[in-house]
This record gives sequence, C-alpha cells and structure tokens, in this order.
Amino acid sequence: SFEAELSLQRLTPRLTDFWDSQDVTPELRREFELRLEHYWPELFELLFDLYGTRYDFFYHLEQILLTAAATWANRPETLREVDRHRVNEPDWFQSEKIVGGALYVDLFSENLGKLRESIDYFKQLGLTYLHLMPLFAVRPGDNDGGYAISNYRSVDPRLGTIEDLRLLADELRAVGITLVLDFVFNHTSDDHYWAQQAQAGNREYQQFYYIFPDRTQPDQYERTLREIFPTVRRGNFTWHDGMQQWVWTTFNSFQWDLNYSNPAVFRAMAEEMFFLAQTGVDILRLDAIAFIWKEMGTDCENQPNAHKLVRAFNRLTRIATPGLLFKSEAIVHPDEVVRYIGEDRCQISYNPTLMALLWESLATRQVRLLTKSLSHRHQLPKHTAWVNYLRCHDDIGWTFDDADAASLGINAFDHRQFLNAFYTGQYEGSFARGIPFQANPDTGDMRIAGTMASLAGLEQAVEQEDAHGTEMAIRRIMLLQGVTLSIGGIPLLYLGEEWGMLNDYDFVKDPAKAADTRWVHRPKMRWEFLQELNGHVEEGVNSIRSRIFLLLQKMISVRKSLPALAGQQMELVRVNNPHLLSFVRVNTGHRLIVIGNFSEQAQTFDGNHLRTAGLGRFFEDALTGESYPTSSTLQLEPYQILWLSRV
Ligand code: OTU
Repeated sequence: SFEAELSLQRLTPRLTDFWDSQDVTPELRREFELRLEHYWPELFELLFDLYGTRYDFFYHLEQILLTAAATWANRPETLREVDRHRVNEPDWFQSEKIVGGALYVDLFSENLGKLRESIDYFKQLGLTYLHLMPLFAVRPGDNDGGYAISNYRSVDPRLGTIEDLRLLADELRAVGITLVLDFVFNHTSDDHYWAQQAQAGNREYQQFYYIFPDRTQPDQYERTLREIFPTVRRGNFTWHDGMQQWVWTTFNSFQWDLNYSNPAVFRAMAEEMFFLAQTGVDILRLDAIAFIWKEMGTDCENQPNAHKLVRAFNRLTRIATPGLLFKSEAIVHPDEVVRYIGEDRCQISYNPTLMALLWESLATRQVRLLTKSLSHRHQLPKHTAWVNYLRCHDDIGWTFDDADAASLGINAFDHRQFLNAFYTGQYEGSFARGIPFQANPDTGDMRIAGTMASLAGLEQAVEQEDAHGTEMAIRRIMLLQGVTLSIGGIPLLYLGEEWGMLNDYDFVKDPAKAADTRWVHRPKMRWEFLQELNGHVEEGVNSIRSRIFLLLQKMISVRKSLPALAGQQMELVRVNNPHLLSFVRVNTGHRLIVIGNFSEQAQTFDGNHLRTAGLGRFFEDALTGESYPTSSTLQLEPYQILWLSRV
C-alpha cells in the first residue's frame, strides 16, 4: 500500500545510518534489504491494523525494524548458512528421516552439560529433532514446569548458562538434530523484571499486563471466559496484595498474561524472540498461542488479532532470521487448530485431534470417529506439517468436533464423560490408570494425566502380574506409535515412552508440584533401563522395558527407510471393518499402506481392498519382513499394525 511504502521511505534514513555504522559486507546488507522489501508491506499492514491508532505506533515500528536489522547483522554466520539453506528448501522438515523427542533437561540428565553427553542416546533411538522443555530462569517455588519465566535471556542456573545452550545447539546442528525451544509469549512470571516494575508502581510496565483497580472489568470479561486452570483458582484474575489490584492470569496465579494491545509488548517480545533465535534454536514452540489477544465479549481465545500477531512475528522472522520456524501449541477445537498453520504463520503444529482420537479409538476399539475426523481434517497447506504425538508433558483433553461425533450418532458430552471415566480407570473393564487434571465441578469437564504406558494398560498389567495384559499393553503402545510414525508429519515422542515409563505418584511429596497432577507423567529418566538393555537382561519387568525400546527403535529406523512416509499426503482406505484403521501414503512414486487393528480380537478383512489401493498382488510388511498375497482374506492379530508395500 501507499502507506506501507511511504513509511518505509521515512524509516530508511535510520536504517541506512544503522548499516553504515556496521562492519558488514554490501552483500549481507543487500540480503536483508531484499527480504525487507518483500515482507515489509505485509508486516506493515499487520502492525498498522493492530497498533495504527496508538500514539506511539511509529516509534515502536522504527525500533522493531532496527532490531530486525541488528539481528541479521549480528547473526552468527553458521546460522545465516542455515537460513539460506532453508529458504531454498522450505520442505526440509517433511522428510521421512525426521523423528522428534521431547524432554526436561533436569529430569532427563540434570543439566545442559550432561545433556550433551546424551547425543549418542538420541542417535541410538533415531531422533533428529529435540524439544527441550522450557529451561530459562524461573521464579522460585512452583514454576509450572518452566512456563513461568522470569528472564528469557538467561538459563535456569540449575541447568546451565546461555553459553551451554549455544554449545548444545552447535553440537546438535553438527549431528543433524533440530533444536526446538519454547517461546512462552502469552505470559511472564510474576517476578519477571517487567512485572516487578509494574508492582513497584511503574505505569509504563503496568501497561505490559492486564491490571485492574477493581472487579468492574474483570467481571465483564468473566461473563464470556472459560476457566483453564479451575483447580488453581476460580476465574481468570488474581488479586495482588502488594499492588491492591487484579491481574489477568489465565493459567497459574503467578503467570501474568501479557498485554499485546500495547505495541511496546509486541516490540519487547520480538526482542526476546530474536535473542532466542541467535542461540541457535531451529524451531520456536509458541506456547498457549490461543490466548494472546483479549477482546471484551468473547472467550478471548483464537481471536482474529491473535492470528495477526502470529503472522507479524512470522514476517519478522522471514526478514531477520529466515531459517527459524514456529510450532503452534493450540490445544483447541480442530477448526481453530488449523487456522494457526501456514507458511505465513506457524509452519508446524501439534495435532491434538489425532492424539485425542487415537486414545478414543483405543478405549472404544472403534475407529469411526478417528476416520471421520481424518477424512476432512488431515490435509494442510503446502510447506507445513503436523507434529504427531501421543503424550506430552501436558494433559489429554478430548478436543474432537461435536458435529463430527453427532454425524455418527455419538453424543459428544456423554462420550467425553465416558472417556474420562475410562482413562481414570473408573469404567468397568478399563485397562487405563490415568488421573484427573483440572476437573471443573461446574461444567463436569476434566482432562487426563498419565504416562503413555499407564494409560495403555501396562501399569495395571504389571501390578496384577498379568502376562497377557502386559502383552496387550505393549501392543497398544506399538499400535499408536505405528500410526504417529507413519500418518504424515513429524512424529514426536515424549521421552520415557521408549521405556514404557509408568506413572510416578511421588510428585505429591514435592510441595511445588503436589497441586498439579501433570507431574504424574513427568518422571525422571531411569538410565538403569538402558544399562539393563545393554547388558541384555532377559527376565522380569526389565525385559518389558527392553522390548518396548527395541520395538520402537526398530519402528523408527524402518520409518526412516521409507520415502513414502515423507510429506503429508494421506488417503484413507476402506476395509469395511470398524476396528481397522487403514490409509495409504504416497510420495514421489513410493507407496505404503498402513493398517492397524484397534481391538484385542484378531480381525479379518478382504485383501482386495488393498489391491484397489494400489498394492498389487503381493505385499510385504516393512516392520516384520513378512509377505502376504492380496487375493485372499487377511488376518490381523490383536492390536497388530502392518506397514505394507508392494513386492
Ligand atoms: C501450555 O498448555 C503448556 O504446554 C503448559 O505446560 C503450561 O502449563 C501452560 O501452557 C501455561 O504456560 O492449558 O494444560 O491450548 O491447553 O496452551 C495445558 C490451550 C494448557 C492450553 C495450553 C496450555
């Protein structure tokens, strides 16, 4: 637009001064200018829409632009190389070779220095993408697992230093492992410098947050807000004794929501983002992305301006750090989840609907809701991908679409009640051992905490010394992993899964953790399992651990050998059996059919269904090497999953 162009013209002298003061080559400067010319119009429109009526808009615009330029000027050359490479290969993360893992630095290996010694372990398991849970300086006491950040520019001293982080990033890059860190940008801790200034009465910083003198506005907002952490406190606001004011706190009372209607907040957070980018992180996980914009009269989730903010951050990265990607953490309705995904917003996103519906299928032994959802929800825009996971550090919420359920005659409310009963082990015959998270007595709502293995039946089976139950639990785990490793996107393990780690009920002994049941599925890594595996222990519980590890390791390595599993394209295959999920993956002439049995009974189907999906007369299971003819009736063992290719 004319306004965008004229603004850039007016800002150019400041930018020219900046470049003239720098000791950089004309080529480097030109690279920046080309990207700026390309992305400026969009960036300007977005920021003008968000902040154009603010008295200080142009000032912050200038500062943002200068920060972007300084970021490129000071970007380590190795990272600039990565930037250039990724601009030319925007699908680099679509490879079949990419397999992710997530972990807590302290629970996995104490600190960042020790974590570097685990690179061999990641390689042994086959990981090429590593998400470290938030490792920045946090408030004392409860810090919500690192999500209450008091300083984005320093590492929690218990874990190391920024220098350790840089070293780790370098080493990971050298062995081809992508580094993912959180950008916790919805809120800061109550002891962040900005919050401290606000508490000291500094008006400039009070405007960084949502702070109210009385209940008038909070009450107005509350009329349409959901409660996200109702067991922490009812409502979304916290009374602050020192200030004698109310503070907007969507999550814990010590996590203060940032006020993005203030351009100073956008600018300040852009600076924090660029600081993180320069440490060598490849992907930023945008935490609690759904909540970043508040609008009176709405639920203040998924607001149009939240999307504008994300796009503006994205455009800034295209200009200054073009190799950096965003991963969306929007655990919301499936229609809303996809709206965060795009080349111009978050290139990758958690797939919470697939996650929830895989667990739903395991409970019901039926795949109808899952297939219904997949049939119209799996496709994504180009140059983007799902991150497919089964468990993570958070709870499971049943975020499927009520209308998808209704179309199958399922009442969504009742079904969620059933799933909650099933996964907390209350339902007759349930194999699961989950515990409630954030049960809300008013709405009957609840989410589920628990490790993958405990939810899949291993805890109960081991406790009851039930060999058959144990076998079934291991098969359930491998069935689910077999889907997320093949369905299209980036598979992400939550480390501990590879050993079938069970719930750890000891979290209640730690006062900083006791009130948050998610700690039940955040156990410490047990390195003795690896030692046992290396010593080939064959007896007892230990062999269960080793089996799960070896099965998963094998499945990962098979995935990495199958080019059909790259990319995102996936078509469902009808096999006329309500217990069988089947789909075909096609990529550059390669083809693979996946078929999984979600019941504990053997299931048969007519092999001709696979023939019409393009498999030919014979096929081979890539997981076992066994081959079968497609002309006859075929049988899947309880919970068996096959990855079939033509021979
Ligand atoms: C995120 O999750 C993090 O993953 C959690 O670990 C944090 O506690 C929280 O933000 C605050 O930083 O409520 O139970 O998408 O589901 O953003 C998890 C909506 C959460 C929320 C999600 C949030």
